[in-house]
Amino acid sequence: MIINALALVLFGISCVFLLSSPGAPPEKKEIVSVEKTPQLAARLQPLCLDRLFEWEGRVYILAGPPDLQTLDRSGIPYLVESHKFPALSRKPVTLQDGINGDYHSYAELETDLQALEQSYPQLARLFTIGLTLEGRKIYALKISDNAALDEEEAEVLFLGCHHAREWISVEVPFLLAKHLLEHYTTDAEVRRAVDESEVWIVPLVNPDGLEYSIRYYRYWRKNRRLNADGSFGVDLNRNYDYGWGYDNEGSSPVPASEVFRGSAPFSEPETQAVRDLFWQREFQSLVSYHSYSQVILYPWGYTTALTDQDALHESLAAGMSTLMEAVNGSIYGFGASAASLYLTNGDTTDWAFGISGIPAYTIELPPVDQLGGGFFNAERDIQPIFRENLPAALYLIDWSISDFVASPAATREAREGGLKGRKQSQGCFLQ
Ligand code: 0X9
Ligand code: CA
Ligand code: CA
Ligand code: ZN
Repeated sequence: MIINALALVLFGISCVFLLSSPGAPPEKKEIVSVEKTPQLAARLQPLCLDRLFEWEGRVYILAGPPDLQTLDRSGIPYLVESHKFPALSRKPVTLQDGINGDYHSYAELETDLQALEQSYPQLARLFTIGLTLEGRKIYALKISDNAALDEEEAEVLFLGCHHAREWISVEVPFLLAKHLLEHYTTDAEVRRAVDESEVWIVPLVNPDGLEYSIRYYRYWRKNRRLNADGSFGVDLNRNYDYGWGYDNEGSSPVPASEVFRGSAPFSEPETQAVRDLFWQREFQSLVSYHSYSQVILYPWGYTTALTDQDALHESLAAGMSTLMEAVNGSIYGFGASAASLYLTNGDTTDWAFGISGIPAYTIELPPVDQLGGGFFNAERDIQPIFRENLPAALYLIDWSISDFVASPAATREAREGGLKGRKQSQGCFLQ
């Protein structure tokens, strides 16, 4: 069957999720294709249509009634191909039903974060750290004893979902927040962590992208920036300003690329939100969750050279990996990003380490490979994946507490002063 072959070729799966947008009266969307010639491409480009993919010399576009009118008016010949995409004709769905199963949509996460704050007013405070291009809020939940107060305690940052399709990366930091709050009174280790640190959790850095991935295209990765050439999306994990655009291998200057670095460092509201939170606080360590490949990575990403903190990074990663394996037997490899994975520039962890010197980890959650499910983790795997990541998170919090206590206030102030200096001086690469 043609559509299976198509989907297999393009995405390695046999089903493309394409669903009508809820809210306003359902607008019937069609998938249409236009022949890919230079002439037609030039006429299509200014129309800002939602291109899905290209296949066998045709460009496939997701088009609502106004888009079809635009095409008609422009005299661009197209074929309606919707019958090849059965998922498109499915009944419109709402955010609260089973469309993404046990995974969180933006609205579901918002509800759950607000509920946590309400249930644990002493221990949790919810902050809005930024607004996306489509007007959604980027939330940070602060967890600590006396959460309303800024106390002299170690701070740790956990980030999720820079990449829209990596759904599991929302669940792990969210469940970490929930676990810390629900076990505060009963678990001595959790209590100590919450009492002696300030844990900041941003489970969903890229809400616009996640919603797009849930409703329209499961494999969406970037945010939903409308780029100058009519394509959509900036790779948020290439938009930080340490080594931004260092070369064209670790990120791309081409807007349609999946690793487009954006028009400038920190051009995106999502990375600005993380940056501003980072500047306002004084983090001791950071984890940014991604998927998939089941590894723990640390800087550098932009070069295969090792940092001057490699021994520390490696020993903390080894500690985390050992604790993780003990839970379900899953082995998380670890290593410096570029040396063990591939080059990236402008990512969160290079930036965080580069400007402040703190240990900063990318944890690529399971599965190990595409055969194990790639970006699709079964719902029943959410809990086990969280369970095996919990001791690693607690270990890093614990290390941060010790490091905070051990480092003299003067050292910390110097570092904080350094951060503030960087905030003013902006450019900070390779100083
Ligand atoms: O490419 C990325 O952004 C991350 N992998 S993913 O499959 N989740 O997209 C890896 C980032 C690793 N960090 C560095 N290499 N610095
Ligand atoms: Ca506190
Ligand atoms: Ca503090
Ligand atoms: Zn990712």
